[in-house]
Amino acid sequence: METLFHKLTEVLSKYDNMIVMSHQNPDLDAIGSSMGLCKILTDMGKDCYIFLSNKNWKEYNSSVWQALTRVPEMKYLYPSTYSSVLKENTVLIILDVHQKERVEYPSLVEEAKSVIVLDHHIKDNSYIKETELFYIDSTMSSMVELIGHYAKFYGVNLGVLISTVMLAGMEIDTNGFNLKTTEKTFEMAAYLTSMGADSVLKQTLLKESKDDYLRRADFIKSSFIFHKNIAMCVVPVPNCAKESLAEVAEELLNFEYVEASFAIGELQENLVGISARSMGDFDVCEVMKKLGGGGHATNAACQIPDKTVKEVEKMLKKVLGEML
Ligand SMILES: [Mn+2]
Repeated sequence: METLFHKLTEVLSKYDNMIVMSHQNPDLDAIGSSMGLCKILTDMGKDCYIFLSNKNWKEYNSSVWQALTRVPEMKYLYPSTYSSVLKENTVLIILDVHQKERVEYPSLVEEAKSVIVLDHHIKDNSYIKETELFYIDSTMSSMVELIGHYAKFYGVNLGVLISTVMLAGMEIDTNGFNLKTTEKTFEMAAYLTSMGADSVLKQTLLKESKDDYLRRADFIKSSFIFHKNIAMCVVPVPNCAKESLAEVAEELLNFEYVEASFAIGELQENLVGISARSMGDFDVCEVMKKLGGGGHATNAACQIPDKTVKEVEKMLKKVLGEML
């Protein structure tokens, strides 16, 4: 990590002006890491902005809206205001995503002369190619974990509010510190707590609406067990977000006897996605590879075009049947 931090600082030292942007429908990991990075860069004497596609914060989910409202001192840019800031010597730093079509505002990637990408997701073929620095570590729990270590490396005081948003972001990405956690994850959680991260405020940020909870509970209710310890759920609604499938798969792992879980849903017309999770003994990546996807042994996914969810369910069962 230290090598990366030296390299990052070296690249950043060439610029005075920077814009931080994450993915569409940002979550607390995206927003928390953006705020953390902006705080570090501002302390380094840089002019740093967070790019948001919606000027109306209410349009973001309630966690993000609350985080933005509680940390208003950051400098924010919007599609209508960025052109006065974006110059020849501006660097665009993309966090928590590495595909152009998934960032908050894709055309900014083309307009910026210089781009840095930092991410912790599994690398996809459609990654942003023209960058000055591209770093992905998919073993890392969250984007916050990396940015938090960068802050720690330079001894930057993140303050109570940003530390709280960051800790909440880690909690979201690790499903309550249960998934993808390593010693470094807990080290960072402890560090954020030492910076004053407030557990009551964190809990407030993480509250979800009863409707969202019930919607997910409905999906879980329709899930079933295949071959003793594999949980499967076919999400019955169209235009399902990849993140929602991941949430369902992660939640299914909480149930007794479940060793692996699969959530299937229609991502868009003619495209069905599967999100797969495992406790560790069962390699879900092998299963996803057989269906054209990939990932890690405990966390993998695939996308299948031109099939219905029912057909994909059958394909998945067939692959599993051959492997078990
Ligand atoms: Mn993340």
